[in-house]
Amino acid sequence: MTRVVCPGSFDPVHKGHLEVFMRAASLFDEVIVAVSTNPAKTYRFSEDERVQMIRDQVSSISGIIVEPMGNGLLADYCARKGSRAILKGLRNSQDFQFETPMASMNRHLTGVETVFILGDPEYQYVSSSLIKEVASLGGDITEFVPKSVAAKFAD
Ligand code: COD
Repeated sequence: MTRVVCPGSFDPVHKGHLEVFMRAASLFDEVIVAVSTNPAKTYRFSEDERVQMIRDQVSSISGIIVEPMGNGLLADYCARKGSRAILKGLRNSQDFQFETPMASMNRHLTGVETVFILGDPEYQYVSSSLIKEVASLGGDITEFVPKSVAAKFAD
């Protein structure tokens, strides 16, 4: 079985992320969406909320599992899960520059490979941080996130 880990904080998950998960599910037997929480950071949504928001979107797709990543290194998490690959979506050259040292470090740590997939150009400018900023200033985010995620901003 080929298994891949899609890590991220997903605060919140958006359509760019979801599009990557769908394509991952067509390439690998099992996709583990690993929701990361860095204790040094603050999040708009709790870990449980971030996990649930993704589960709500992918529940009908077989082969996608969503769970918290827990503490520690991503490379060690992948080893525990028996995954030899991490999959990351790339929007632009800045993403590539940001991701390549992590990919090399992760490979150095445990041998886990990182596979990059180009995000859909439709969502190239979409990020969780911009979505939060637009929402906090009263803008409409319904184009970028599923309806149930947009509704969470009103809670
Ligand atoms: N289209 C396609 N892909 C996208 C889009 C989009 N519009 N937006 C984001 N993505 C991709 C990102 O490039 C990223 O690969 C993924 O989706 C998740 O996005 P975010 O914003 O939720 O992710 P981050 O940056 O908050 O998450 C970072 C990680 C949790 C992956 C990283 O910090 C990590 O690996 N942490 C684990 C700790 C660790 O092992 N550290 C050592 C690393 S060497």
